[in-house]
Amino acid sequence: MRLSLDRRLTVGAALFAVVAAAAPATAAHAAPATPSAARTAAPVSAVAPDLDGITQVLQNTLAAGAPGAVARFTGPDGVRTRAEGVQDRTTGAAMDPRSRFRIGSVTKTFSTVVLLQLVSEGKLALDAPVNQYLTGLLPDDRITVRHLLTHRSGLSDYTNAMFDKTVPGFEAVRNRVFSYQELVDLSLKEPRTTEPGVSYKYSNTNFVVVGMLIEKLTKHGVATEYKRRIIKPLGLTNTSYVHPDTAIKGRHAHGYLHPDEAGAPLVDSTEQTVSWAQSAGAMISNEKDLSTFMSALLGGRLLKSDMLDAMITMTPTDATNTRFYGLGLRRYDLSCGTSVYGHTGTVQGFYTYIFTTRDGSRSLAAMANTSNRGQANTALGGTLEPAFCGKKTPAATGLRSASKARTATATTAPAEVDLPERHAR
Ligand code: REX
Repeated sequence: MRLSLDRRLTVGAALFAVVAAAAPATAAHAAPATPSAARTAAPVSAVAPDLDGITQVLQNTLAAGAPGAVARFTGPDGVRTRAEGVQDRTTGAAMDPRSRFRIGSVTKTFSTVVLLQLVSEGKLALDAPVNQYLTGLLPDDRITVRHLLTHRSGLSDYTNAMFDKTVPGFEAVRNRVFSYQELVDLSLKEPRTTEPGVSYKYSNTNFVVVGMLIEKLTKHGVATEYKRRIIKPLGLTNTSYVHPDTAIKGRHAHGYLHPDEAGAPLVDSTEQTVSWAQSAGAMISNEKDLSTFMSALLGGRLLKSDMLDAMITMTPTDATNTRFYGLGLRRYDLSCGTSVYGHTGTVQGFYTYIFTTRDGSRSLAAMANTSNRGQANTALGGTLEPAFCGKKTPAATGLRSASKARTATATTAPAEVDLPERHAR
């Protein structure tokens, strides 16, 4: 599926991606009148990933405290993977780009796709009150379905209190099984953060309620709907929702949680129910599947165009005006003018990034097997720039020595093929 999509990337599609990258922040991607308005200097397809740059970022991520880190770029020239460090500190096994891991909040994008398909089927309306479908659940009839998907409901995030003390908080829920209602009740015990619709405030509670909507409207568990609507059609053989099972089956990376106390040993957090997150964060996947999923989504293969337009209609999440949230989807505007769409994830032991260009033709999946280590997460996010913006000139980076940059520029990316992707179960 990936290859055929790449082959379909015509000059026109590349131009569209350039134009789309220049669209205003608050509008869906209606192309501006002339491509000259585009912020991207070269057609998107012409920017080769800076693989040395990606390797450097992965090494920085290890230096910041991750046992291992891995990135997988796919684009018109195929797949490139880079891995550093270990995926298992006990056996010393090297990080493997094919390995499965916990994707945390990237699950929110899966949940959004299911819900928006249900909107297309006429089973609910984006601007209808949540209480219309889940009678009496929320304390305010003004909270709409769209408010959940945009993190504008004002429902507080119960995970802040739950994980105030990182390791004790984690150990207290590692094997617990919550009902959705119990999680919503935890949130409702806390004051709401905003009036409905007023401002963006990230909260896992929103996507717990999304899970409740999916189950109510389909009369199935979310696992069934993820499988039927996304996992099977896209052939995502490494992707699953196994709540409340605690194991990651098959070839997988171990996750290592940093305790709050400096110098305390890492905690192997691989096994847990993730019941505290469920439809907000409990899926398992690998880099290949995440890339296939995000490319298919942005490429228009999972949603009707009006729903995809709604999903990519973004508002800023911070003052930098480079980071945005739509419906269960983020957009980052990179230094070269390219905008990328996707999601991030944090679950104990794993940081994830999966982002793709507007046309789905290029994507970057990155994972580090650690968490509660902000500097490692920030370092890992640094993979986006070399992946989508390519090599920076020495003047632009100001970091590399001129001789190193010259060597790097002279070396074209090695013709690397992806490792064979066998499905260990
Ligand atoms: C929970 C605490 C983090 C993690 C969280 N995760 O809300 C959701 C998610 C599912 O993926 N969100 C991220 C723990 C931000 C996203 O959308 O990108 N932190 C850890 C603590 C802090 O325990 N005391 O770092 O593992």
